[in-house]
Amino acid sequence: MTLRIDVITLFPEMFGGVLASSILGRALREGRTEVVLTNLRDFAGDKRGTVDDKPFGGGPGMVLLCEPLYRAVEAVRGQDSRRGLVVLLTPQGERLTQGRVRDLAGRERLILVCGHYEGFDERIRPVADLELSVGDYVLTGGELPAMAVIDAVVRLLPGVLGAEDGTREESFAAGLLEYPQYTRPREFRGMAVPDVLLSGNHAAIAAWRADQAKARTRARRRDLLGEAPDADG
Ligand code: 4GY
Repeated sequence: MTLRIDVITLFPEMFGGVLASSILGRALREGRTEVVLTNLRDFAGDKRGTVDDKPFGGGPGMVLLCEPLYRAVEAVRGQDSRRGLVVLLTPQGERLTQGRVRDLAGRERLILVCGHYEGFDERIRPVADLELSVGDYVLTGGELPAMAVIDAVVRLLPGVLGAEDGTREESFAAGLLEYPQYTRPREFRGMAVPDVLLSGNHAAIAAWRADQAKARTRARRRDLLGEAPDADG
């Protein structure tokens, strides 16, 4: 069965270009997955389409209402017999990792919920099975994070990438950064391609790449090696 991804958002038009382009566009056209966009505005309780209100207790900004969102999740749920994992995109969520992406790619249905404005009513939290964050910074909405989740998940689905790229995923799965890559020309502005890559010695090339991946991970992301991060974080 192919993965169905539902997105509940106030800005479905933001997804158009991303879902139509490149690898994601092809995967969708080939039916390797299905993305269904639902406009939260359609579940407002009034004709004006109200989906937010001022926070109790005062303070700046607007807060997403519970009612429209619960109605939207329930309606979307009812469109398919698969229950689906409801995922709320928020900076307060679990940090998205490749391991979590693999988990999501193995499911039958995801329902991604995008907040917007300054925040959502706390009582929205229980509708979600999982809260995910794409990083420690604040965006204006969950749409870009939802697109990041869709992109990362869809590229892992069977048939979406060529066999070659499957191995690239394994490198990160092994907890290492990618080794450096080069293509033509052999020398560019004084920067030469390492000799070993032109040697035709496949064992030596594999050893060099493994070494580079390890060294680069140690230099840039010691945390991935299970060691203490350096002074920069
Ligand atoms: N970072 N990772 C993120 C985000 C915006 C107010 C709730 C993030 O996932 N989401 O910054 N989201 C906020 C805006 C409502 C979502």
